[in-house]
Amino acid sequence: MRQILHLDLDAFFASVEELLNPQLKDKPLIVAMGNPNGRGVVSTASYAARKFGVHSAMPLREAVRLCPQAIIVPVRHGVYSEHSRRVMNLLREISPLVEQVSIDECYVEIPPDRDAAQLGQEMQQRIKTELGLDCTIALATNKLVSKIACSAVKPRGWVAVPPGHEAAFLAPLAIEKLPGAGKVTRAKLARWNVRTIGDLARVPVEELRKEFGKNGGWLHQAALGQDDSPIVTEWKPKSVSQENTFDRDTRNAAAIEKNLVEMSARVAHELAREGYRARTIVLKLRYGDFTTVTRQVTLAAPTADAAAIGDCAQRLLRTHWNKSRPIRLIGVGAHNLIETSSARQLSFSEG
Ligand code: TTP
Ligand code: MG
Repeated sequence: MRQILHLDLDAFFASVEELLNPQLKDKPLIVAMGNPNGRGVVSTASYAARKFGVHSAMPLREAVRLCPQAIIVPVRHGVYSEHSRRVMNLLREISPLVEQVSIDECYVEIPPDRDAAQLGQEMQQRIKTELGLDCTIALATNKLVSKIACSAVKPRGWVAVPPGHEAAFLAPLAIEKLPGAGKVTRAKLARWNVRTIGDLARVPVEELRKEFGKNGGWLHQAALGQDDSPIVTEWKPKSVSQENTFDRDTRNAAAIEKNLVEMSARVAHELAREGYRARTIVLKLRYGDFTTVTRQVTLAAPTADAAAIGDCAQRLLRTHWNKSRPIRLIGVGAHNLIETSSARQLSFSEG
């Protein structure tokens, strides 16, 4: 029997802002990208702001309409990454098998001979007292159930789903809570009147297989709370990328290239920090009418150099941008990554 904890920090970006500026505490707070009059988007909102219906990914303009008294602060990724690192390091001190899955979320596998409930509660307490952040933690026998359980008891929640009670725990929850049952899947499931995860568990697996193929089997197992995916402690990025939506669609080549060079520098920085070089550089262009093109170039020698990445991106832009069309969004990505040590060996043998 496995013991898996899922931990997710509560209103993470907003909580860090409150921690650094206690005057914000308990006030409706929105952390946002962009400005309220342009194409600003809510990254997250404090629970005090969520009461008004504000949520992540909502246009900032709409959030301000729902909660005009909210305090709005800009996203500061560097600060959140640092706090995220502190949390993950603290967890690794308590138990080493940590799989981080996003900036504020991770799984921890606890060996069978240790008291997972006690360790989970210790984690929650120490994150609060030593780092000043609230989180929610769930304990279950697998990743899927612990993740769903965690989201069901937010914020500042703790829950342990006893072994053997997975299906019963999931049964009353809305089907939206099941990761992997996206909009398209849910629309198809309407045929069987599926509203809860329990409703899904009752649909005969053969019928699910007929509709969803292999995924049908997965859906059935998931609805019963069965999942044997392992904890992956060593994570390798498949790609590193940056993108930017302009406040206004633009044909200003100088401004676009400047932006591209800045983003290339950030991509290079991230590659260097993670210890990778990229073989392929990808340019993404989205025009004002939302048509999107991606163009790529594969390099003779892998690189993590800002100037080299910037040059590639600029060359791709000059070759592929139809200048009569204004650009809404531009992005640069580094793909086909190899670890720096092997990159060195490669250029060594090539040289
Ligand atoms: P979440 O864990 O999804 O959200 P949260 O921590 O703000 O709130 P809670 O977990 O209590 O529901 O995401 C973590 C952070 O990621 C969030 O604080 C801000 C960022 N984020 C975005 O920038 N855009 C998004 O659409 C989402 C969902 C999150
Ligand atoms: Mg969170």
